[in-house]
Amino acid sequence: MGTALVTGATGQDGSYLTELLVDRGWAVHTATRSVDEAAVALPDPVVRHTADLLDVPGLARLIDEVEPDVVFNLAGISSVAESWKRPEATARIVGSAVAGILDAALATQERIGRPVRVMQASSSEIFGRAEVTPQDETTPMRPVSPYGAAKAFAQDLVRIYRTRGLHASSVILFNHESPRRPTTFVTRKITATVAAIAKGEADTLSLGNLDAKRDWGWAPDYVDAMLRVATAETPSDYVVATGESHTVRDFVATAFAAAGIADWERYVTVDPAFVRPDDAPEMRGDASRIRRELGWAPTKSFEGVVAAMVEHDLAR
Ligand code: GDR
Repeated sequence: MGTALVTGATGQDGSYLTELLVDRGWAVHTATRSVDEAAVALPDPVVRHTADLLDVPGLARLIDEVEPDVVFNLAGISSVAESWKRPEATARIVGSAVAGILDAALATQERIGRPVRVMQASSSEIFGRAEVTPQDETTPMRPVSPYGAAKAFAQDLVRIYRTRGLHASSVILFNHESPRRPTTFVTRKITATVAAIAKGEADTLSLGNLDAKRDWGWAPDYVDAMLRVATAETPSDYVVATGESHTVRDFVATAFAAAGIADWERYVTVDPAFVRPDDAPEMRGDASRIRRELGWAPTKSFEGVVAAMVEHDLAR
């Protein structure tokens, strides 16, 4: 327990992490970009700050003022699709801003004479067209999207600052889902639309690449992994994944089945607007290391994740 500063606290992961930290008795400060974002419900004891990742001096001042034991960096553009539309902003927000955070953490650590740890949310997108499946911590980075390239750069920076004496770690997160996912991501788009179709409120589910294979886990499990990594004795980088992959098509079929619809194919169309310039064919993670060293394990199966999301959307 200690003081945490969470960037991106109003996103899916940020909100679950903030709740977990408060539950565990941490003092939590959040840094979100705008007043609007800061208005999203967060647990009561949280101290909210407004900070822009692109304002490096401002963020450095905040880290210096809060003197956190851990900075959890979850902020940024989290949509790979959007990163193709805003590549330069992605490079700055997802990539170089992390240099500012690491450098500020090190400066504060040196000033106060106790550790200021950094826990960076990295991504399986760093692997891109990986030559091996499943991917683990030794798999070379070969990103195929601006988002993946920016995350790869940030993860290298984390490693570099670790050698400078910072307790800095990256969790290499494979896809992780929940009812808090916005519908700009494929899983929630599918479950929200399937629920609408089941209620007679929609008749088409329009998607891009149905053949992409992803390793879909349960988001609350992944923030538990973040806390384990941040509080581990030794800083390192860890893959967080279920070890199972399924195609987007499988996700669609499973979601329709969970809503009691068997003849799903007639509802699904492919729209080239949702097909990306490039897309990793298969992401599947080997999380043996975090299981072995930090006792982490996923709690929900693929079917369990899909069912929880469809149930939520049917009940809305
Ligand atoms: P991803 O998640 O890019 O893997 O990044 P997303 O859900 O957007 O895409 C997963 C796969 O589905 C295919 N796809 C579609 N995707 C979207 N968004 N919309 C569609 O209509 C659609 N049709 C097919 C995509 O091409 C892709 O193959 C997520 C994010 O949470 C990142 O922040 C995180 O780092 C990675 O997961 C791990």
